Order: sequence, then C-alpha cells, then structure tokens
Amino acid sequence: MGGRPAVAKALIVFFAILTAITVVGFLIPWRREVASEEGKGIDLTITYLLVVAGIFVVLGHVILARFIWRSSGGEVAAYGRPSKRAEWAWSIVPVLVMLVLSEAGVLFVSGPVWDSLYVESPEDPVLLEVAGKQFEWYVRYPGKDGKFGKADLKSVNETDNLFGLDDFDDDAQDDIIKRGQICLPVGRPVVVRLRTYDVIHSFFVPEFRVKQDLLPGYATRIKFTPTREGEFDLACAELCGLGHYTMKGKVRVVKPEEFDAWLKEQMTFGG
Ligand SMILES: [Cu+2]
Repeated sequence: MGGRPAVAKALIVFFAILTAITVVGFLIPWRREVASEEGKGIDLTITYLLVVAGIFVVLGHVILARFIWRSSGGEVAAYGRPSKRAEWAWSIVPVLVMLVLSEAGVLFVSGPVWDSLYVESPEDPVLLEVAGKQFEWYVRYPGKDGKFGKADLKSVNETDNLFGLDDFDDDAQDDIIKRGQICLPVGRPVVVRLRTYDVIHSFFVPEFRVKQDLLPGYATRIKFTPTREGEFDLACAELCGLGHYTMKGKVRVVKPEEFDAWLKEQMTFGG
C-alpha cells in the first residue's frame, strides 16, 4: 500500500466496512413471523429485492474499491483517459441490468401477491368493516345475515352507536360492533372494508404484512388469509395526530369453531 495517499486507503476501508454492515444488517432477522398467506408473497418480494439489490451493492463496492486502488497507485497514467465507449458501457449496462432484474423481477414476483390482496374475490370470506377515528379503531361484523346495515356518519354516537347505524334498518339489527378488537378464524380469507371518520389512517398488522390506508370520503378494501393462531397487534401506520401512537388494537386469530362461538356470544346492535 506504500505510495498510495491516505485518503484512498481510508476510502477503501470505509467502503469495506459499509458493505459489511449492510450485509450483516440484512442477515439479522428483522421481520415478525409471518401469519398470512399473502404475507408469504410479500416476504418473497422483499427477500428477492434485498438479494438482487444486495448483490449489486457488494459488487458495486468491490468494483469501486478496485478503481480507487488502481487509480491511486500512480498507475493511472498507464491507463490514460477511459474511452467514451467504456464510459457509456459502465453507465448503461448497470441501468439495464437493474431494470430487468429489479423492476421486471419485482413485477413478476409481486404481481400475483397484488392480485391476491386487491383483486381476488374469495368465496365465503369473513367480512369486516374497520373504521378509523382519532385515535381508535372501530370494528363491525355484518352478523348472521352477512349484510352490513345502513350507516350514516351523522348518527355516529360515541357511547352506543360507533358506526352511526340506522335503528330502523333490518340489516343493521344483527351487526356486531367492537372497539379495537378483531377476532378471526384461521385459514379463512378475510375481506376488510376500511373507512375513516376524519384524517388518513393506515390499518397495519405486521404479521399479516398488511398495511392499507384509510382515506377520507372513500372506502378502501384489503383481503388476507390468516395462517396461524395467535394474538397480533393492530397499529395505525399513518401519522394521524398527537395521539397517533395510542391508536392500537388487537387481532386474535382462533380456530373456526372458537370463532363461531365468539360471534354467537357478541352483543348485536339490535340487542
Ligand atoms: Cu391513525
């Protein structure tokens, strides 16, 4: 390393450490154990991206270090100015390779996952409506008839009518309303309709790999299929005000029989 300037040596060491930290950082498990069918596809997409981008990060830094090493050793004169063609090749080829591997690859890997989350309409899903309100989650099941009763924001009442249900609507009578509590059967697809009463919130259950915004004036929808029993955190993933951090709920995934029993125990809107 004799004649090389200290800054060249320092740069090579810096890039080596940076690369090592990046690789080790991503090798440490950082995701909660997945708990939904769709989540497996999301994980595959993330892993694919990390590996592809990771290979280029390592490769790029090795090449960079090699260039620094070569051009700092007094040998640069021997190489002269790089040709225009080499400049173009070094610019265009990596872009094209990244375009194919990263963009096309992600579309290929994540396309089916997107369809599953947003396009597919499963047979016999568990229907659920979740409304966000600073800083709480309101949950509604359609009850035995499988139909959500009529609701009107003007009738929303904090004490006994969180969804503003219509007293005279037959479909509303068997609706089940919960505060921050969701119970779901394992293995059955769940379709959630999401609404907000005020600002943008985001329905986030890390284990399901589900993170869907709730938009004012608009009902969004997300589908997922829980694959294992357990109790999971529901969080708001969109900074929605001072109490954002307190906007939490629980999702309990249980055996189908337990879910049916739970549904029967719940109070309905009609009482
Ligand atoms: Cu929120």
